[in-house]
Amino acid sequence: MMRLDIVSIFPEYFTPLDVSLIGKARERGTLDVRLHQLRDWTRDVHKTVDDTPYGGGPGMVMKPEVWGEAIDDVIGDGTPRMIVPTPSGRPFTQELAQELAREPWLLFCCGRYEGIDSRVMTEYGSRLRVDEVSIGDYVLAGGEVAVLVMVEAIGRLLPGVLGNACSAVDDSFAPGAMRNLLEGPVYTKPPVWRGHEVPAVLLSGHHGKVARWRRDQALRRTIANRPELAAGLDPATLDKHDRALLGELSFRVGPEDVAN
Ligand code: 6GU
Repeated sequence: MMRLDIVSIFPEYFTPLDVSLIGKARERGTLDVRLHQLRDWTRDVHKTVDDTPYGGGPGMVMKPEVWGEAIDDVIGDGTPRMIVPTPSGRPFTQELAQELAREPWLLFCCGRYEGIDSRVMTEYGSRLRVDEVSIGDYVLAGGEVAVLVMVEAIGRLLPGVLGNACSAVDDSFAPGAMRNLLEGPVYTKPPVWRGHEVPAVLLSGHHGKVARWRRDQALRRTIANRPELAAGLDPATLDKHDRALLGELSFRVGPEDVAN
């Protein structure tokens, strides 16, 4: 059982957590999600959560006192791992999702506006493990959607959450060779749709040829869509067929150039 607390001024953002995989996990008791309205910890009539930034600049900053009261009440004597979504954070990766999926208790603190007064992270950083985390290089209006992304990525890794036990194996245990490669295209019936045929090799029943074809497709797609990932492929993981394909595409792999 994993406990997950989410503090936000928009707890309504999290209704997706009532459905699908995560909803089922909550019903079964694998996940204990607790949503909290930050404004419940304000003390003024206007339920103020933000103020102007010291030093000037655009936008508003979330006040530390209200966050302090909220976090103190939510954690009690406990020590959850605290995650603060922000575009300035460390990248959220599959590796971080796997690490967080092993924690018994996570606390997500969603900032809006220009962010939360930094002293909140300093204060709790001396009591809890605190990570500021970004889900990618673009700017969202607040941390709520980023937390939905993280909770789904973490939740599907929890024991018993995925229907098909193999589904998580593919990406999380990434059987050596397929690591750093994108998945290739997939097909199902019918064999011809609007004149488009399923690649004949997939209907051949020849497992060796299917595996080879899928690897070719994975390599091609990785080079096309994520050249920086492809460039980082370990040459020791490439067989002679892989090297022939990369040669045809004039693509070089190997250690990146060292800066300076
Ligand atoms: Cl975690 N928060 C916000 N507000 N924007 C983001 C983000 C997080 N990650 C990428 N953009």
